[in-house]
Amino acid sequence: MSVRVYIGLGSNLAEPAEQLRSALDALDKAEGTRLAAVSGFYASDSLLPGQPRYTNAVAALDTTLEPLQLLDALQAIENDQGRVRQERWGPRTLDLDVLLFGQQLLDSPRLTVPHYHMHARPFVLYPLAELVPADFVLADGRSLAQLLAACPFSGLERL
Ligand code: PH2
Ligand code: MG
Ligand code: MG
Repeated sequence: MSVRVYIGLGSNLAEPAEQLRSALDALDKAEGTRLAAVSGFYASDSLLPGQPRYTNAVAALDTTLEPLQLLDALQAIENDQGRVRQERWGPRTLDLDVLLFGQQLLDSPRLTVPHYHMHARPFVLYPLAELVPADFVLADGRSLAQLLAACPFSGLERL
């Protein structure tokens, strides 16, 4: 049985849109995952000043993997695309975050779902809204409509 999951993609190094496109290809090809839908691409300033602008998108996947197996697959794709893990929140060629994993709530040292910062990030919420029904509710009970109402679109540029 497969589960619908949502992945946040981000890049602010080395042709970000290209990084996202090759990551989407890799996500579709990864064992036990199938790409179901992709949002548009959005540009925005980094949350940390002094870094290049980000390109972000959200992808819907159907997967038969367990959450930590999926995380392993995402980290393998990040590594394949040259991700270097230096300082926390440093610039990166590719960031793949598990946003939502079906209706599961997870809180383990490696993985927290829903993603702990997604509720306030326009570059996650607006692309996600392209992929789900208007009455979508997160596994923690928060409605996407409420989160969007509290999170201005300002600063986002749809590419
Ligand atoms: N990710 C970060 C830090 N800052 N800013 C934008 N615009 N987009 C991101 O994906 C992003 C960020 C750490 O994951
Ligand atoms: Mg991230
Ligand atoms: Mg990450």
